[in-house]
Amino acid sequence: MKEWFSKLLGMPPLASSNGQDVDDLIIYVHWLMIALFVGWIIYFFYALYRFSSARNPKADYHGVRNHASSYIELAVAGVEAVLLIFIAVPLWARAVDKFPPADKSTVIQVVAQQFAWNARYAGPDGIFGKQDMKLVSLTNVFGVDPSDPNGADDVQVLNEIHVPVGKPVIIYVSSKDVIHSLKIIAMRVCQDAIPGLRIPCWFTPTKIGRYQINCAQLCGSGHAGMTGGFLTVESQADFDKGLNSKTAKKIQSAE
Ligand SMILES: [Cu+2]
Repeated sequence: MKEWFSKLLGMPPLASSNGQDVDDLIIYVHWLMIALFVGWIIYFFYALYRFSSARNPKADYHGVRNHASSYIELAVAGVEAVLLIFIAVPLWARAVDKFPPADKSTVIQVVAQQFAWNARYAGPDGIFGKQDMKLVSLTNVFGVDPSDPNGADDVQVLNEIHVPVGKPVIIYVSSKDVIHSLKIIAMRVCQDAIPGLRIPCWFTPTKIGRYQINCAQLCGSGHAGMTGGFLTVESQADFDKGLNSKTAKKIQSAE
């Protein structure tokens, strides 16, 4: 039933475990809206019939005498309260407060810019090299300190973010210039990228594939071009291979 309904709504493909909650909420809200829509339509036609001038040649100065409308309003408010308190708020709490442990996750830094996505990995050692705002430049958007040995194996990529399947991903989102927003629809995540802030968001990819990244804030004339960013979900082996080869290439070119 749920699957059939999400197909009817034209929900985009879902490829993360946390995203099912988001879809459920969207589906419940639509059920409520359908109920309200049908209810209002029925009431509309009832009112046309019941209060037509032919049936009521004389105005009634008293009006409604029962409390049915109050009870219906209370019931609708009750359903809305259930959706908010038991579904929406816990969902949001999990998204912003129940982060997976960093040592069991793929941790990535993302700096958005007009009009692309920079991403940075800690490399095989799992430790990010030091960063400093003062070092940020056109070619060093993360402000990486080249003197820190922990940063030697760090890997920086443009627009092509790879993550292993089945493992939580934590992305620290920031921006180099204006406000952007990292939106990966298949993962059901959306986080504003704000200059000067580094805001974490997380998801757990469940399906291998290549998913488009969108910018969800109108950020300038090339805004639409930010769809050039992609999240590739692959096996752990493929992910390790890709990361190691990028690290090796980086160290080679530095020597
Ligand atoms: Cu943007």
